[in-house]
Amino acid sequence: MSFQHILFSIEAGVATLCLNRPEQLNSFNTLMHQEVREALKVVQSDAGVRVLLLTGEGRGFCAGQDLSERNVAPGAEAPDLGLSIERFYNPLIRTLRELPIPVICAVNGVAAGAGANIPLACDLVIAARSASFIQAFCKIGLIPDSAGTWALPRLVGMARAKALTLLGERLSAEQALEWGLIYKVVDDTDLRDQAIALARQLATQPTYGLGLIKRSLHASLDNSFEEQLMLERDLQRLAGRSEDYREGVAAFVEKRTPAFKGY
Ligand code: LHQ
Repeated sequence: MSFQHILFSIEAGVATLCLNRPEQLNSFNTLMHQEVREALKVVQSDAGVRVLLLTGEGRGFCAGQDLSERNVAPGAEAPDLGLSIERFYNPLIRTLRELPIPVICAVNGVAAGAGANIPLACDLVIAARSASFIQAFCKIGLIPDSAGTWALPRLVGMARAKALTLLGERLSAEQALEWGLIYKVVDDTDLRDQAIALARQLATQPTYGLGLIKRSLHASLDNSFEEQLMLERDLQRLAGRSEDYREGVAAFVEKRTPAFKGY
């Protein structure tokens, strides 16, 4: 598959999707949205893919929507931005969140607008020390999208979510870590290697079980305590029927390293 605005490869169970419009800080134009969608379809349909790694090329991770595509000419009719959200951003966020495999986001530089919220739909966010997060929407009269208004209060609390989204100030990677927005900060020069190492290691783990862990944690945000206990029972039932459960226990008992297949 060849793409113009993304780099996409699959190796050792890891699909790597790299946003590749570095001159525009990897902001999303229509073609990039379409290409990301195509790549994610491959990830969804290829059973050999056990981890997705999302990152960006150049000094930015993603500056959100390409605003040159959204400039409204004087006197022109008001645009329906809801259509763009419905067509591209919401499906992207749903897909990242619902993929039944771990999704790692390596934030290599500035992440602004939708680009600051896409990482929050991923499972493990590692940022380069020089990276930053900007809820830039308020600067152009918009509201945070890509599920930012859902994720931010849950991750950092309402007070910080309001400050981030109403002020649109730059949040450093270190501060994002301290606030619980992301998992880890590493030196810029180590980001790519560490993200790939983590992805490769995760790709050898019981993928089906990891997908169920994701599902149960997501559900916990809306479930009551009792509902969650019942969900744990149901998902543990599914996990216990997997090949990898058999292998994990057998390897433990036989004191050897397990060879997980991912199902
Ligand atoms: C850009 C962009 C960009 C185009 C940098 N577009 N070129 C959903 C649905 C429908 C409509 C609207 O939006 C959405 C969701 C959203 O994402 S809304 C929010 C959109 N994003 C922003 O408002 C962020 C805009 N960018 C910035 O504020 C700055 O570029 C940041 C703070 C990210 C980085 O600042 P600097 O490091 O100073 O870089 P720069 O501003 O010089 O940008 C470098 C180049 O990238 C520059 O092009 P040039 O030709 O002058 O070198 C920028 O024009 C271009 N670029 N973001 N979103």
